[in-house]
Amino acid sequence: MSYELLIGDRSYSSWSLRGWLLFAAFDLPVRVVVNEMYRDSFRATLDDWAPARTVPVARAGDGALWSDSLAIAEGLAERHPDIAFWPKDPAARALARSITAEMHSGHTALRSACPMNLRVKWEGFAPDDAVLADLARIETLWAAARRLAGDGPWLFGAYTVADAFYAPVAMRIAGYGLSVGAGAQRYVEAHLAHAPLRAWRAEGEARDRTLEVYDMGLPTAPFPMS
Ligand SMILES: N[C@@H](CCC(=O)N[C@@H](CS)C(=O)NCC(=O)O)C(=O)O
Repeated sequence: MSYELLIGDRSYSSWSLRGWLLFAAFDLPVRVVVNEMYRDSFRATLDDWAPARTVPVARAGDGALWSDSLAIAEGLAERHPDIAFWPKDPAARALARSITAEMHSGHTALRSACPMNLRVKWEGFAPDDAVLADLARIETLWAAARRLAGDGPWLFGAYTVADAFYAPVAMRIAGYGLSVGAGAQRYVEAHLAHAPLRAWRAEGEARDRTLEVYDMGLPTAPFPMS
């Protein structure tokens, strides 16, 4: 089966990163099409992928279309039962689905206060109480996953959909210098070392415009992914 994936600007579009990791981290080939955000052409391009309203959007060679990151995950898992998108163990799989769904629908304070930006590290960012509460909740979820994990650095040992969904959270922790415990920090570092994510960031560095809308007005340092 062939696939196409419509994404936004790699340096900034966290949902696009999730969608792309669902292919790249599982060695599933996909033809990527970039739809630059904040351009007049953005909506018109989405019209070609109707009924999509946002990026990412995935389309299979047989015409099936998924216009949401979680739908892409479920669609690919259904079509490729040979690929371990979710943990095999039922209890781990239930938790993986739960924490992925919670990422998809929640952690809104962190998401709105700290837009993903893979180009810079912001210095002196001061998280408010709502962001700290989201971080505490995320650490609770990650620790619960690790208690069910097999071998490997990811939430459930081997890389699963849950890791693709939390990759942009790890990038926010790294990029805003957010303080987390040792276990969570190790998990953030696993993402920083993850070859597909590094390739995504390098492509964004090479191709993307700087989007001023994501400027936090803080001093910057290099993004901590060398
Ligand atoms: N629930 C969607 C969210 C997708 C989303 O909000 N994408 C952003 C880019 S990161 C977007 O397309 N924004 C443009 C807009 O909302 O007009 C998903 O999981 O895919």
